[in-house]
Amino acid sequence: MTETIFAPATPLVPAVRAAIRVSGDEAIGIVRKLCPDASIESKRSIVRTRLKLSAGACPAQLWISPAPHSATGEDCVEIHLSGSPLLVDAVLRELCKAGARMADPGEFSKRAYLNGVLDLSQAEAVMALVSSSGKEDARRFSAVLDGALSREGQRLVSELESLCAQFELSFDFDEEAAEQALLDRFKDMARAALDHLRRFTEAPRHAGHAKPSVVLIGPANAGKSTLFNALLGRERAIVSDEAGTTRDAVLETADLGGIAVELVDTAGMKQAADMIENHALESTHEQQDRADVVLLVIDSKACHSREGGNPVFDCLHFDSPLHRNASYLTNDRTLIVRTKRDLCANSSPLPEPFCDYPSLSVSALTNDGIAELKSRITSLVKRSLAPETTAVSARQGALITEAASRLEEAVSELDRGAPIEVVSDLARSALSAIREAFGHGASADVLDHIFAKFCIGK
Ligand SMILES: Nc1nc2c(ncn2[C@@H]2O[C@H](COP(=O)(O)OP(=O)(O)OP(=O)(O)O)[C@@H](O)[C@H]2O)c(=O)[nH]1
Ligand SMILES: [Mg+2]
Repeated sequence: MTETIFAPATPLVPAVRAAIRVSGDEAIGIVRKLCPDASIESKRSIVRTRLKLSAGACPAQLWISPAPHSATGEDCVEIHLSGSPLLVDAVLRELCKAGARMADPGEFSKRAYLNGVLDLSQAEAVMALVSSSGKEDARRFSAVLDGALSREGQRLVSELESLCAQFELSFDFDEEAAEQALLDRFKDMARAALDHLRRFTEAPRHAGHAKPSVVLIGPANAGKSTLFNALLGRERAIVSDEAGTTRDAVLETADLGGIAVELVDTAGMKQAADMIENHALESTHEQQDRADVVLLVIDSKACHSREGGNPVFDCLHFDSPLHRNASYLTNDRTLIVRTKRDLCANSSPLPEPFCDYPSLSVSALTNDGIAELKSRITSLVKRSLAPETTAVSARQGALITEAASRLEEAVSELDRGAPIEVVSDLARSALSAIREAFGHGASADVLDHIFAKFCIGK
């Protein structure tokens, strides 16, 4: 018999409504003790009742979902009542007296997993969804929760199972020609499975950091900080007409078209005159190396002057010492933003190769072009987002990578003429890593580790 657990399903703050979840073999019986006058049957229903609490009675609705068709796969009751934290606390105490206990973090989701209602990808998507910070993340994790990743995972498991089955067959073959045909078939299947595996780990460019990062770089005084503030919608970075105002990079979360991005303002690029300016340039280089989208900000007015030492043109040369590494300046993730359009209506052409880069001119002072800039950044950011079939957690990603390595080894051992048993063992290791990634046969320790990260009530 499973213990009956309960937890608030809504935050403990004053609100119109609150909900408490109760789950376990005795869930319906225990809730019945709180409202002895109500007729509560063990069938899917919504019952209006009054809960008898030591402080008095309170109206409530009971949403009853018997096993197995409930969120946890067990008998479940959701108690909906007025959203007073004191009232919720009083009901939790009564539930405790009636024989249930407070749920551990993630215990509802763990039970849902153990009862086959959710698989591990979906359970991990629940957690990712709760902590997601943008609409785009929320859309992706909802799709995972809806089974998009699980279905792909299941296809992969079947692919690898039939791959391994090829070997079991080959052990029974005497004829060399038939065995060779099987091995060739194995190689084709392994390559297809590898392509499939790589799609799961196709890391979004921003794999190292939670949000895609949009970094503003460019010569000192170009108007980066002013533009940063305009994109953010508030005065966060210091602005002045003195070149070299920004020293440390300034990082803030901005919402661009429903996507939460990390917006980064950097120190202007100029020949460093002292140690502090050297550090500032180093920090700019670090930020641009990890950028998903680079906004190369240049002053429209300064574009006209092509005299030697013009920092704008220095920044527009790949081999300029101002760029430690120009490889981040590819035209699929760099947008050239000419600022101060209000001061300079006509912009002169940019030198090679930047004349072919996407560009637009804006004025952060009058807000001209800012809306278009936001939508151009959003399109660039979308290209760096993970598809729905990308691994949902670091745990799952590591196991998929492990499976891909084992399978690659299997193919190269096969090419080297290794004994068939060696190749078979490697294919089996790939299969077991993939099964674990998608939650088949995960050990109790692994499950405890995963679900302990959830909040109480999930
Ligand atoms: N007229 C006009 N002035 C602007 C515009 N954008 C920035 N400025 C002015 O340009 C000067 C430099 O702006 P900042 O935003 O501090 O430039 P920055 O690129 O961050 O400079 P550093 O931090 O020194 O690299 C300030 O005096 C701003 O008011 C604009 O669109 N129009
Ligand atoms: Mg600045």
